[in-house]
Amino acid sequence: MTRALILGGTGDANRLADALSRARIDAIYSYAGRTKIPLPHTLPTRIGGFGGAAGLADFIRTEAITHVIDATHPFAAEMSRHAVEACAATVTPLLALERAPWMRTAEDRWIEVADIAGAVAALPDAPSRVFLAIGRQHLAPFAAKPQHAYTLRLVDAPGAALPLPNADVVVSRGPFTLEDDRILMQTRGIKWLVARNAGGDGARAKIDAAREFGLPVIMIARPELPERPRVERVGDVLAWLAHDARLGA
Ligand code: 3Y8
Ligand code: NAP
Repeated sequence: MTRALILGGTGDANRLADALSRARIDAIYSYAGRTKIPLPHTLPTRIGGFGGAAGLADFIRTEAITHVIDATHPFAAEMSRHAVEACAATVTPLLALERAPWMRTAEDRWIEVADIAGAVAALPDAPSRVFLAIGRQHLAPFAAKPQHAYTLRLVDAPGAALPLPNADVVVSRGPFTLEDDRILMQTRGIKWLVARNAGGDGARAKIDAAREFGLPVIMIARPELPERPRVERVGDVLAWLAHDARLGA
């Protein structure tokens, strides 16, 4: 009997949850608890960490999980690594639902960097106006360049004081439209964009707007992840679950 665990937190994970619910497949949706008001789901939902790979393995056993789908964000490397470890330890089939990275086109002005530190180093020294669209968890390193006027887009209003002296906050969950991102970048006189190569459609509007305005984009590459089977479409996850079910997994 199939009982799936979705490691969620992305638009694709939300669409997968709806598809499993419609297909009447027994599943649990898991959030990290990063945002104050996660989207409600038709599936039973759990919120918060498992307590490392061992905690996830225990959860798999006690909840009699038969399949794990890692539908987390490409930068949620820790969660993805724990999923590989816990599924190996419990001999549980694992599939990643992972969107393809954005590919640079001829018109893009990307400066590709390996990580947040590389992004800070790539910013100019002369004061400018920078759109930081990387969430709340990675702002502190940018305090090394306090001279810029930063526009931050966050899912929730920041609780504590921000680590940047000259920062404007836009609270918005997305997915975002090209029109909105054009207006945001124009009205704020943005000259630089910092983004993570999230892929997918929910976050790409700002990349397209930057290309139109001919702005430089500091693009942070995805972290290395352990090998695991991956698909890019919700339908492929359903086929994978159906296939195993036929084999009586
Ligand atoms: C986990 C689930 C939907 C889902 C919306 C997608 C796109 C809009 C674009 C920008 C970039 C950023 C950020 C972003 C986008 C979708 C999707 C996506 C980027 C929710 C969600 C969770 C989170 C966590 C949140 C992080 C932050 C990242 C803001 C839900 C709404 C920057 C990703 O403490 C924090 O504020 C944490 C914020 C983690 C990145 C980070 O590292 O700080 N996502 N975002 C909640 C949980 O697991 O507990 O709440 O339902 C999902 C979405 N965020 O269909 O409506 O398809 O995923 N999310 C990035 O790297 O680009 C914003 O501003 O242009
Ligand atoms: P991370 O660094 O890989 O994870 C850190 C720890 O958070 C994990 O070890 C785990 O704690 C817990 N965790 C992460 N995802 C979880 C989940 N779905 N369910 C339960 N616990 C989870 O992850 P992150 O970069 O902080 O991202 C956190 C979550 O936000 C992820 O689920 C990710 O999908 C989502 N997110 C979404 C976007 C987006 O654009 N949609 C962007 C970034 C992050 P334990 O070790 O205690 O188990």
